[in-house]
Amino acid sequence: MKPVCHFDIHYNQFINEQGSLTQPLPDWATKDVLVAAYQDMVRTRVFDQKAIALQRTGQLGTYPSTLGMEAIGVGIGLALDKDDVFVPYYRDHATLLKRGYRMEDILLYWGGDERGSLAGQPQDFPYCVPIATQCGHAVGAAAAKKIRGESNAVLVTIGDGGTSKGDFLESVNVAGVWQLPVVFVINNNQWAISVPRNIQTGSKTLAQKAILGGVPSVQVDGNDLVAVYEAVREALKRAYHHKGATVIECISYRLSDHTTADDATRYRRAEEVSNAWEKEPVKRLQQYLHQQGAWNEHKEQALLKQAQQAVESSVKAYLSTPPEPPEAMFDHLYAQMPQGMEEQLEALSSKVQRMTAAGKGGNSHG
Ligand SMILES: Cc1ncc(C[n+]2csc(CCOP(=O)(O)OP(=O)(O)O)c2C)c(N)n1
Ligand SMILES: [Mg+2]
Repeated sequence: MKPVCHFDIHYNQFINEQGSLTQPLPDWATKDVLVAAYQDMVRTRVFDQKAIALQRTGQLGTYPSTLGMEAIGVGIGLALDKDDVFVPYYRDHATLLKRGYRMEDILLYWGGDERGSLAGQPQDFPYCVPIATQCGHAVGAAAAKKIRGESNAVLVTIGDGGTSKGDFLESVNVAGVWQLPVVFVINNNQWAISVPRNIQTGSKTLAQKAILGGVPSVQVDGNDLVAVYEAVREALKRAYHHKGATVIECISYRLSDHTTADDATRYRRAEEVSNAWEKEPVKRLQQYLHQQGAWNEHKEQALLKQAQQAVESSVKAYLSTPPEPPEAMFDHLYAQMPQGMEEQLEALSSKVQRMTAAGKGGNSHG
């Protein structure tokens, strides 16, 4: 017997956990760009903490934290072009903030108000909560782009657990055989709720799952903003130049519970989490910028203050947004409402009117 195929998976990192360079930075990674990215990462973290506090005090629904995964979200957000299509999953708050969402939009969404998912770039998709189904939507959108001869791309995100699902594997297959302009970014945060990465799949890397579709792939340090941005940029360029799909596996760690409905202390060791804190993305970029003389404690305090003020004013805007009327649940479902549904809408409207007259209507986000 002789081997008929060879595959290698390459790993990339620029800034290590001590904040030192492991190779020269790409040209785009100027101090200004990195300071701006750092500020976005800090803003995301401050927002995230507040969202958890709002849930704990009964003012927000279940919320999935992005703690420890800020470099992935911001890296993607910086690399994407306005005209690309972003197909997010539920942990992508950082990217959505870069796509034009306001913090109050994100709070509205997780507070159960669908208007929160109507923000951002008009062609982007809303948060996807069903695991991996977003991959099918992404290859559909990418196929449409290819048929129309458009030269921008689609980027879809997915968790490590999601890559075990047929939806992901089938989508990679189609993306490969049809040479679609789509980028799959895997947020490998080591856990799928309580299922650890090592019992999730027999694959040594998640990047190698791309091989099944003949799609090139790379693994990067997902705690290194530069490595994420560089990989996404290169993959998008390939897509723009009609060279097909790419899979990027970003190695990160979910420092938080899975969501606010979870208690991760019940299934993972404190030591594992404290080790992961040593590698987290915000601190390492801060250390690098400090070493370069591009950041200091004074700037840090000013940024934190500004971020907290922005978050507080978004909370005010969220909590004071009047709730939608119940009839709004019929909006955005059909371009033209089917007759049966019009009847349901009329029935609901008269019920709402009766309840309002009897003083029983109304609710609030708080
Ligand atoms: C189709 C489907 N099955 C199950 C679930 C329940 N569920 C929610 S999150 C999750 C784990 C996902 O883990 P991973 O893909 O690693 O993403 P992460 O949450 O770690 O970012 C599961 C099984 C779901 N939302 N959708
Ligand atoms: Mg995961």
